[in-house]
This record gives sequence, C-alpha cells and structure tokens, in this order.
Amino acid sequence: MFVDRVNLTLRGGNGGAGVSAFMRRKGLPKGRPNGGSGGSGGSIILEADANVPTLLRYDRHPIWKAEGGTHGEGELKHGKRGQNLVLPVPLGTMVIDKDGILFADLVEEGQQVVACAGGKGGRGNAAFVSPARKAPTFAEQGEYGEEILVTLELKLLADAALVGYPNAGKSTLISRVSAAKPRIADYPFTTLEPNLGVVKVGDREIVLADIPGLIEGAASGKGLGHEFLRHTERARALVVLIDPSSLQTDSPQRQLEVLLNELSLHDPALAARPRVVVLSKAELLSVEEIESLGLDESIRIISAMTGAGLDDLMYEVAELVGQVKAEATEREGYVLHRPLRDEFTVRRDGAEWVVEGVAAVRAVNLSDLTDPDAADFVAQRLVASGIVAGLVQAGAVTGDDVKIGSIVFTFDPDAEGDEEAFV
Ligand SMILES: Nc1nc2c(ncn2[C@@H]2O[C@H](COP(=O)(O)OP(=O)(O)OP(=O)(O)O)[C@@H](O)[C@H]2O)c(=O)[nH]1
Ligand SMILES: [Mg+2]
Repeated sequence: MFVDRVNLTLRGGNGGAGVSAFMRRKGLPKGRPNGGSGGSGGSIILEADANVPTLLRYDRHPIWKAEGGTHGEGELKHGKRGQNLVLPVPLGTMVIDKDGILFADLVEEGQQVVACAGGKGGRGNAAFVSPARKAPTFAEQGEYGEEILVTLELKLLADAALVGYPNAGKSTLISRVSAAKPRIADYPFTTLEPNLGVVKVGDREIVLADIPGLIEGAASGKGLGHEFLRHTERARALVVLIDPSSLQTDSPQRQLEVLLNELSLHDPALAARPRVVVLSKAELLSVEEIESLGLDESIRIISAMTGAGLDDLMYEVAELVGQVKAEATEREGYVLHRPLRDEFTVRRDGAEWVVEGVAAVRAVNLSDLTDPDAADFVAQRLVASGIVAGLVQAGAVTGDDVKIGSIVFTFDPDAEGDEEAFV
C-alpha cells in the first residue's frame, strides 16, 4: 500500500521533576540542600531517510510520544534525559502544521526537523541556593512536552515521471530500464500506486517514476483522478507515453492532446515542464503505419517488448534532466523555524484574570507553593518574566484573583513576595 498523506499527533517527553532534599549532618538542624534536577524530556525529530519508501507505518500508528526525563534524587543525583525519538520519513516529505503552514520540506538524506520539543527538567532545591536563600525547601516540577498535530505529505522526488493512458506500457518500460518490478497487465489501472526505479545511463543515474494512468476527465475525478499527479510535480522532466495499440480507443494524437490538457488542469507548470513524447509498442506497426500517424518528428519511437529505442530514449531523458538541473536552482529542502510559542497571555475570565503560556507555567512550576520561601521565589519570577507588568497593563488591581494553571492567588503588585497568598 502506498500512503502519501497522514495526520499525526506528536508529543515531546515530559521533563522529570527536581527534588528537594538535604544532606544530614550531625549537629546541623537541616543540612545542606542536595536535591538533584530532573532530566529533560526527549524531542520528536523527523528525518528524511532514503530507505523509507512511503508513509505507511504512520498510517497505522498515528500517535507518537518521546521518552520522558526521570526525576532528580537526593545526593545531587540528576534525572536522566529522555531519548529523542527520530521518525524516519521518505525523501520528499512535507511537514505541515495544523494551520496548514508548511514548516519543513525534507528532501535530502538525513535532513531533520524538530517537530516538537521535550519538556525541560525541573531544578532540584540545590539549584536554588543563593546568598539570600541558603536552604531552599522547594524544587521545580518538570515541564510537559510540547504536543502538536501535523500532516505529513509525500511528494516523490523523481528526475522524470512517466505519464500516459492506462495500458500505454509505462510499467513495462520502467521494468525494462530499471530494477523496478511493477505489475503489468492488459487491463487499465494495473498500477495503483507510484513506483520509483533508478536507471543507469552511462555513468549517470536518474530516478524514474511510473505513476497510475491518466484519462480524460481525471481532473474531475475520472479513473484514479488527479491525486497521483502530485508525484509528477517535482519531476524535472516528463516522459509522455502514447500507445498505438488496439488497447486504446483514442488515436495517439488525441491521447497526447488529452494528456497535456489534464496536466495543465492539474498545474499549468506541468504542461510547460520539459518533456519527451514517446510512441510505445512500435513493433506492432510497420514503418509506413507509423509514418501515416502523422506524428511530430521529435517523437521517440520505442518498444519495451523488443527493447528497440530504449537506450536512446533513456539517454535523451538523462540529457534533458541534466539540462534542467543545470538551469534550475537546486531543489533544496528547508526547515522553517516556527515562531516561538507565546511566552504568556493575559485574559479576563469572569471575576478572574487568567494567565497562560510557557512563561506563566514556568513561573509557578514549583513543588510546594505553600512553602513561604517558594511563594517568595514565585513572586520574583512573576516580576522578572513581565507577568506582573502584563497584568497591570491589562487592568488588574490589588486584590484581584489571578489564575495560572491550577493555582489562584490574590494579586498584589507591590508585595514583597512573602505577602502573596496562594490558595
Ligand atoms: N506489444 C507490446 N505490448 C506491450 C509493450 N509494452 C507493454 N505492452 C503491453 O501493454 C499492456 C499494458 O502494459 P503496462 O505496462 O501494464 O501498462 P501501464 O501503462 O503501466 O498501464 P496502467 O498501469 O494500467 O496505467 C500489457 O499487456 C503489456 O504487456 C510493447 O512494447 N509491445
Ligand atoms: Mg502500470
């Protein structure tokens, strides 16, 4: 089965929690803080891999989660990082976010994009020691990993694509010039999914794509429709096959007209793509019969059955592909860097102010908010991250309730920290 479009849910691993612990010493009431930090969660990375032919494995398995970090421990033992999860995808995979924005086009072997980041590990209490805070009793929770919905869409990367009516002999041709072994039969739509084959031409190699047959009206859904023309979009050249055999009811001339029209209905750029037009199954006709077809002189004449004309055709296709490559800008993949996640947002919800976003969650992400020392620290973070200023700007006044995550506290922009009351 050839799968060229999937929707995935990806989750970065959660960060491990930091821990609050103390080294006990005789004679010391509390001891020195020695709680270790949690490990960060693993990220999910998509990587272009030439050994992966389709998106099939993701069709059956649409949810992926990277490993979480482990928690910190006493004696300054830090948690282990979660492993990154690398998901291999075929060359030519486009990565599209839930708003339809393309953020990566993975065309080169090994090209990667971090699709979603793991959560940061929380810091242990040892990390919060400062001259003013010699024995912090709080630690940070781990952050949740990022979760995203993405669509992966595969657009094959072929140098040349075979286009023709069903039964025109496309699969027979690719099976003669490459190691591809598609099914071949004298009924239409034998080929239901694209096949790629590598053709050696002298010391060059070109990748040829055999795609399902195209008929008149494909643009409006006839036959297999236009779906598979997506895989010709990135081909540098087209090989248009026309078939004089009795398997076709349309004349070769008419086939060519219809094919070019369907290509331009899909994308006008395809009809303008450099192409070689080929008359297949030529051994069925005499020289006179071929002449009487009145075809343009530039048409190549081949027989995949006898092998006549195949070497010359492949040479011509390789030359054309080479020219297009030399003229065109290189088909490079890219990875767009997505805008940073909103640090925080402030909105009014009934009587409450609600602060959301990464910075907001980070500010209050401590293990024990009833600890006055922790509350003091949170108050400082709310100021430093600009959240207090943001609330004031939005119109919050002393005494208002402010909600961040599951925590509600009374707003007091002038508080010295320890006056903040957490509920
Ligand atoms: N006589 C003759 N028959 C051929 C030649 N090439 C292909 N055929 C026959 O034409 C029929 C169709 O061939 P395929 O290669 O399956 O055609 P296709 O274009 O891939 O067809 P679809 O996959 O249905 O689009 C088969 O019966 C082939 O044996 C040729 O050079 N000479
Ligand atoms: Mg076929």
